[in-house]
Amino acid sequence: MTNTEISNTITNKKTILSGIQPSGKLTIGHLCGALDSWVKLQNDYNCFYMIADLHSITVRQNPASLRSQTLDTVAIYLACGISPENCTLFVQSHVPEHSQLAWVLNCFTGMGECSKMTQFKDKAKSHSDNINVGLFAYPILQAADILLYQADLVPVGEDQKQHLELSRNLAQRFNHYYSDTFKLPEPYIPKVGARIMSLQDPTKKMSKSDPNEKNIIFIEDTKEQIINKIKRCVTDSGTEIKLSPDKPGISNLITLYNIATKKSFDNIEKEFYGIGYGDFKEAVGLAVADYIDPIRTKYLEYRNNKKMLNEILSYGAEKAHSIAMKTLRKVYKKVGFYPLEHK
Ligand code: AQP
Repeated sequence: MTNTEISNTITNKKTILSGIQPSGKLTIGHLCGALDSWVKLQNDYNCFYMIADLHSITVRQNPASLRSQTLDTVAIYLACGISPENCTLFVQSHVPEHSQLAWVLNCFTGMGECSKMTQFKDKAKSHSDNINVGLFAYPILQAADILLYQADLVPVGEDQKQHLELSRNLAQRFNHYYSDTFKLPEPYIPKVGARIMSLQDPTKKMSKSDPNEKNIIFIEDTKEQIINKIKRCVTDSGTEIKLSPDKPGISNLITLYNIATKKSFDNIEKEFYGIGYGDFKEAVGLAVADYIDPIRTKYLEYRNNKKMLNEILSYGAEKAHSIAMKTLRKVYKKVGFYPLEHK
């Protein structure tokens, strides 16, 4: 496919960019907190969905695991319904413009702007043995990701709002210093964005890099593993099946049941009125296992077809590069880099 052909496939729809780091196996949290809404968005928007491997090395990764998790993540995107024909699906490091633009933007960012980022402060605490410059500059790379594709909208949770604000500030600063170059991205707040909590400590988000696997429902877990993990999860004192901020364990189970069955919270509370935690856990375990199982089956099918995954990634990288190179070319010209003349 030539660049012109690729550009022609990209329509006038608004552009959205999002990504997940291949820093572990994806969880049910990624499914309901990101992938489900990505699948819906790909029909109405011009979506760029990346596997954010450059971001993932801000925390030390095992090279073989990172390579394998990158393919796992692609296979999960596909199993959830992300279509390489309807969006641009690519690995961030396959498109060098991300790092190239990030360098230019580094030179437009004040140290103070990065050091006040709450995510940096949190991560610096949880990875105190490796507070590297990449961790510090993470939001600048994120700005490069967004601005390269002239994204109109970026799906953000509460913890990412500050980063999007930095992207907007950098875009405005660059546009003002030179001339209009970048579109100013807006936050896109997904309608239902359930936050799934850890099974053993429901006050913490369920995270793929949590070393305790008992806390996590992975998309690649078998039915039996899911049922067992839910059976052993932490609940609260009391006996009622009711959503409540002071009952994080039971609230997390109700949320999981809601995601798996699509039943409303009211109906769930009615259905389990007077029923004990043990029986409720069993029902949630079965429902979640049934919900994940078909996705897991598709995932395994895609994951076993490495040739197809590689083809999809090479198509995605070409599509992403054809857009990214245009923005980077403009940026290089504006800052005054001398162009390489082709014979
Ligand atoms: N538990 C969750 N509940 C709801 N949404 C979740 N997301 C992740 N976990 C949950 C959503 O997934 C997208 C990005 O994921 P990411 O892996 O790039 O970063 P993260 O949010 O830092 O995810 P983890 O699992 O906690 O990663 P690690 O352990 O590597 O730091 C976001 O849309 C997020 O909301």
